[in-house]
Amino acid sequence: MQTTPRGNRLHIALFGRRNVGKSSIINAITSQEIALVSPIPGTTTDPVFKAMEIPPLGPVVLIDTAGLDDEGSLGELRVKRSRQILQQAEMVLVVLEAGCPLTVQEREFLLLCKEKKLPVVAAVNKIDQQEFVADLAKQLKELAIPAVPVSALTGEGITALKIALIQAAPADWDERPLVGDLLEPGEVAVLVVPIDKAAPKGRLILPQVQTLRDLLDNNALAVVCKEDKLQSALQGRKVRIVITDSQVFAKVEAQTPPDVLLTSFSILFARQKGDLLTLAAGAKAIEQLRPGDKVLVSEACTHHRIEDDIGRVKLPRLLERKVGGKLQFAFSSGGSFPEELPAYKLILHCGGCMINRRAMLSRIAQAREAGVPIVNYGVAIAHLLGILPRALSPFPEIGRQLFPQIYKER
Ligand SMILES: Nc1nc2c(ncn2[C@@H]2O[C@H](COP(=O)(O)OP(=O)(O)OP(=O)(O)O)[C@@H](O)[C@H]2O)c(=O)[nH]1
Ligand code: SF4
Ligand SMILES: [Mg+2]
Repeated sequence: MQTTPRGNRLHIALFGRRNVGKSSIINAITSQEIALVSPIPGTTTDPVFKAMEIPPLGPVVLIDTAGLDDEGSLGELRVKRSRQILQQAEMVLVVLEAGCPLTVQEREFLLLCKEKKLPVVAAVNKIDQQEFVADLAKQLKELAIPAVPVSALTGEGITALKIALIQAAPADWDERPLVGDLLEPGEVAVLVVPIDKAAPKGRLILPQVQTLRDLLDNNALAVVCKEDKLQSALQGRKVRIVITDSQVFAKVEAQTPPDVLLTSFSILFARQKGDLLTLAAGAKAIEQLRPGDKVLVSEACTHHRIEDDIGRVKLPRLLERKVGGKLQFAFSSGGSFPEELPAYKLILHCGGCMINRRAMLSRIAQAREAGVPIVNYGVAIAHLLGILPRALSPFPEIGRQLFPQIYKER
């Protein structure tokens, strides 16, 4: 339960002729040398499954396949096996050579994908060497297949390719679990909800209601209490996870036994909405900030500005206190980031409640491309309160990567 099961990962299958660079593209998008690459056509002979986390795409299985144009009786067998992979794929990344229009075989294969209603993205490879010929561009346009010119060799276009994959991913890929996947049916979650002056009269706030609903949808049990009743909520029950408002995290942590998972509502939403690994790494980058550094506060929509707004006043104040001096804040709201993005040392992003996960992930991809750490408000607050390592306890894969020392001791 602590690692994403293969079934929950997006299965992306790579297809293309021999030697077009399928294995090289896998290495480029994962930034790892995991697939065997060679100039000899027919290097990959059997489908190879790699389960991995590709920020900001999240958990995926990449399936490398043998070339679609393999020849001879053995080759034909390989082609058959590659094609069978279509039954397991949720989306197809077809790799083409920029200088070659589609072959009859490639075109027929792409039509088959369309027939199966599989989303397809084309990586038009080797642009360091070949020009993206107009014929190929036209053919792909006619098939309504998004085409991204890339070079697996130089890395050019790889971020755009990831963004295209995010945009084309199947519709249900957006529906990430909030909390339900962290418990077995019948297990207990305790929700800690402080009822202070900031709490709205007569109701719970939306993130709390959504968390409750997700627990019910997954047949878990939910106990809701204020922070001073946590002891009795924990007594006499086997509790799997405690989920708390960040503001009372320290108090809640002190009362939660170490073998019980503990996190905050904001962390759960950061995972559902974005890419928790990148956002938590962004929070750690706060440690590198120095007085005078430029920080971009980015809000995804132009919402009504409230007094003492968290992104414009509270967080900047907390950050400056942490850094021990003034920072240069710039503010942007709406669709796009400012052009001079690489000039910033950190992007402080809103929770993105009005945009969907795809849009949030595309923004995270742009930040990564510019080499700027990105964190959202909720995760930044968790870090500034010193609770991030413990709040990642339900996600030990991420905790181990970012806080190896703390996680080794556990
Ligand atoms: N110039 C250039 N060469 C590339 C690029 N991508 C891959 N290559 C080269 O193309 C050759 C084939 O690359 P692979 O990644 O093994 O291709 P493949 O499609 O997996 O090939 P098979 O497994 O044989 O079907 C290697 O020599 C790579 O170095 C690129 O973007 N530019
Ligand atoms: S948190 Fe929601 S309302 Fe606020 S700026 Fe972001 S998207 Fe808009
Ligand atoms: Mg290969």
